[in-house]
Amino acid sequence: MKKLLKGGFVVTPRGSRRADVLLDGEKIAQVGHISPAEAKSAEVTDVSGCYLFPGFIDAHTHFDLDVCNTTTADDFASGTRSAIRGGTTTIIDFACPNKGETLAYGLDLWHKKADGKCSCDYGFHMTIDDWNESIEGELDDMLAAGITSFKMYLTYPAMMIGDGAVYSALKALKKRGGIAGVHCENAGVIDARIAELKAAGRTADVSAHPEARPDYLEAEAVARLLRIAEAADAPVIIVHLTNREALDEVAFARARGQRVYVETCPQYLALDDGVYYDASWSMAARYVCAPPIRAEENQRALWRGLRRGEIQTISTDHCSFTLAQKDMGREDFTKIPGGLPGVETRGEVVYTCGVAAGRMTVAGMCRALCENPAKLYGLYPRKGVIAAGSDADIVVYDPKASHILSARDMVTKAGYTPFEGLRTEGGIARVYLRGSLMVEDGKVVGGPEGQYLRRGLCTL
Ligand code: DUC
Ligand code: ZN
Repeated sequence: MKKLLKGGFVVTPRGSRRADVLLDGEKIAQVGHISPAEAKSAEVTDVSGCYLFPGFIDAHTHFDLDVCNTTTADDFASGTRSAIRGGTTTIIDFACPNKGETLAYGLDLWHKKADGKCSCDYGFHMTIDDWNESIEGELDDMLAAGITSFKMYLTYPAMMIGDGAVYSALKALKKRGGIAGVHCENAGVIDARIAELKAAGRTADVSAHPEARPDYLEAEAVARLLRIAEAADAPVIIVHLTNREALDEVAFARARGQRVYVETCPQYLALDDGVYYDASWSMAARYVCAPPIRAEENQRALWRGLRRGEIQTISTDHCSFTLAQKDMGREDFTKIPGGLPGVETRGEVVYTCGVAAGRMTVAGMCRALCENPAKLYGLYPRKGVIAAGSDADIVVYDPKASHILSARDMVTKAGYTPFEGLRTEGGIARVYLRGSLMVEDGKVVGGPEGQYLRRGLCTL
């Protein structure tokens, strides 16, 4: 039976307008005025006064990842349930072979982790943590499998590759129409600062974490990457950008004529580095992630960057660990597993701290969570837009609702949220995935119906 969502405001990248939406099976059949004859044969849901967003896309998750001598709290089952509850109908996770393993092995492993378990649609980026002829030889197979975006690290010994390898990989991707997202922090200087902090007796001190990884060492890596991309004449994505100085480096590269895309995350928009100075070790340790959360003035630069279109996407870098897992670093801050849960709260945090606070419009939110990630990652117009023929992925957002974010009510297995106690402005009332009602009244009501997405090339 067709479904008719009646009385809502459809959000587009240019604004919002009163329009009804008719769903037919997995697709959107019609948007706008629906004739009484069509309406008669449909199941009607009154969404008066609500915004209808295209299903949110989170292009940066780490589910079921073995890292820091442990495994993330959320696997693909709990992670995608958490995602759908937060309005995210598509995630793109990072397949991550170990150094020495083939990309094909990594892709197969990620399919084994994800297939049949996901409550939202999903795709993969492929991590390039080694560079040689045989890996280059696998790139065409990856693109054929719908992996059109790749990840490289300028930090983390287990995953980082050298500048020359980054250069060669960017050239090889450019030739094929692929693109890379890069984690930018200066590994060598951070290691030296960690040694200094430890020598100064700060080993059990969580606040040593942000002090080891200052914003300017992220900006240095962004600048270096962008010069490497200039040499390779290749587009590039800066993932989880946190601060004003790093954004300045992007502006310089764009002024040189380079194509650069930028992602930021809710924790950098809505939290500040005061979290690392809490008197309670456990309260501070739960915020450990890399890059770290920055001084408050950076939030203004990031919101401004979003408004001006200098930052294209807001994803989460969801990489969840329980507080017991964070405890592994009690004696040594470098052993605290790095990463935060966020996939369940992104939509409500961005609406609350962005739209309702006057820092962003609903159209801007639609660009950052829907249209831009769909175009950047080769999913548009199947995803990222409410239009006839697109997948019927829809978030019904009630701007008049409000609730207090609390881990007690959440699906994530992290057992905590970095946004505990935040009173939301508005709330997610319903979520549809390809026409199926997946979330109602804050509860996940659908099963693991998520499908693997073979993605196309970037069109942003
Ligand atoms: N940063 C984190 O904090 N965790 C996962 C990977 C990353 O880049
Ligand atoms: Zn990440």
